Amino acid sequence: MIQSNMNKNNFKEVDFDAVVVGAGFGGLYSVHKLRNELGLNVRAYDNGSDVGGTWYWNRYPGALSDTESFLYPLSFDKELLEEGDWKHNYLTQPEILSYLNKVADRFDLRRSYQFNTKVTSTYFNEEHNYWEVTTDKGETVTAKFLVTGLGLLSATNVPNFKGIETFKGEQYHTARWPQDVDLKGKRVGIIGTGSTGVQVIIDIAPKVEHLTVFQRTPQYSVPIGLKVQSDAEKAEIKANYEEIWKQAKSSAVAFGFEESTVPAVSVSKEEQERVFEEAWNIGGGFRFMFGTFSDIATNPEANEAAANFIRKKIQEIVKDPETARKLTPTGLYAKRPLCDNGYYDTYNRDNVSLVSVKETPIVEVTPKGVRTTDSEYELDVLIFATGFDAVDGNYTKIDMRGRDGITMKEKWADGPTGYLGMMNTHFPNHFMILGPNGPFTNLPPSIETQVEWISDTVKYMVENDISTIEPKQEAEDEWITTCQTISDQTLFSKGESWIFGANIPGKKNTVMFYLGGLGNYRKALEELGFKGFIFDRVA
Ligand code: N01
Repeated sequence: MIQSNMNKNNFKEVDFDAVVVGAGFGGLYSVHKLRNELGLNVRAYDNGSDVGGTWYWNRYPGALSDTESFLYPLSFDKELLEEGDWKHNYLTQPEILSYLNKVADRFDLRRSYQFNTKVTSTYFNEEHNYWEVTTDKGETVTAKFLVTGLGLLSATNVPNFKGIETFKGEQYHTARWPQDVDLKGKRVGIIGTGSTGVQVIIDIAPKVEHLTVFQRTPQYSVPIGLKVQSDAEKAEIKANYEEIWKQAKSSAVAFGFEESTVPAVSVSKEEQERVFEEAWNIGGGFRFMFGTFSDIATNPEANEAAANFIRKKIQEIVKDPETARKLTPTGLYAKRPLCDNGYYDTYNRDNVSLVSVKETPIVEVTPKGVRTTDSEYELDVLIFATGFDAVDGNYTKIDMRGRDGITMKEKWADGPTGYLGMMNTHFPNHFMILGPNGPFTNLPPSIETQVEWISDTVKYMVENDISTIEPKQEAEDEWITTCQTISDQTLFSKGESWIFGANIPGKKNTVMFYLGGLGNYRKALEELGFKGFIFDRVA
């Protein structure tokens, strides 16, 4: 517990030392660190009716994490890790939600939360150096520190199809899935074949009368390798947990495997095939992209070798040649890599059909279903697996105003930015978890890294009577340049996806991640220390 001087200096009385927004991995851990460890007075908000964040909202059928179960909890509490149990090598949404509930119970976090509450504005009061946080319940509270864990993939994207409001059946976005949807015996249409769409398609195909998949861009996907994990395997993992977490936190993508250092272009075609086949049989999207060879995400020739391997698999798996043709991607393999538990196989079912909306675009949603340029598809249910306005989408929904009345929207007019993925000039004492320009990894270890940095920083400020912290403009600019330089060396910047904001019409395509890996990110935090910040001392 630290001694807090915050109310007696140039802070006018504040209602809370810190306000935390969000009850996902990041928000929950922040409340624990700030309240339970630093002894601060914390108020937290979430729009959901309980904890869970991403895993509260994404209740769609088939929802599963594509990180292996052993690397999807937080690692800070050794006992909690030791108690962890799971059935398969990947966790389903209900299992992750149940884990986050356990975290909330164990650390008594719910009592700091006000649920069913949206934060509508956050204003920085320059005279008194505190944040004024207003909610949709009409309440305004003041706090010295503002920590936002709003979720990377949280603001839903529903395309503005003509006639969408005229549809007489049921329609759902996957990230707003109600509890009691019964798809049995129904004619279902789904738009979108990203990670979400792929999981929904596999799960519901055997349950529905007919499933029509409206695909815009075909996907490269590899098997996930789902299997029951034996007690012996779990015991071995737990016996080596310290080493496992150390490895993950010093690796690039933190998925728990050794990333390859061998370029695909340095080996023969036969060796490439052997390595790809082995990874295909083990399973895992990140393992396939980063565990096979070191240059798939950077060298077009290596990328084409991996892409071609997957294309051949699609041709082998999918029996109908026309469906196989439509499903086969032609471009770069350079989005967040997908993995699945039988995606391409699903198209061999008689009750599943594929519509390429690149070839026959959707013209409108009608009262009966979806009309493309060549047909009308009658549906009882229409599912939007159309993704998210990622990274900054939830930030720009809140009226955020920093120093000099600058709004976050103005600050991010040329694309969202964040110094070290956590702070912005003009927004003192506002810490973002998974803000723009943070690491692109399996998320819990990155979230943990950032929350620990934030709480260490807060502790330092309180102990040293520092009233505000804010990045220097030149430090922020330099960090963005670093992110851009790294991104330019990858093929990801050329593959159109949410990673660069390319999925939202009109959104500026810009670098939104630090693609240098978690290990290097952690090193950067350590080496940079507080060099890039301006501190204001309490008078
Ligand atoms: O969203 P997406 P997601 N007309 O943006 C299509 C995480 N996640 O929710 O590719 C027709 O990837 C769009 O088509 P196109 C993970 O980080 C993880 O699936 O843009 N189609 C695409 O097919 C993931 O990367 C897990 O041409 C339209 C789909 O909708 C991230 O969430 C599970 C359209 C959107 O795909 C996002 O995944 C789930 C339009 N107007 C999610 N607009 C796991 O851990 C969009 N689309 C496994």
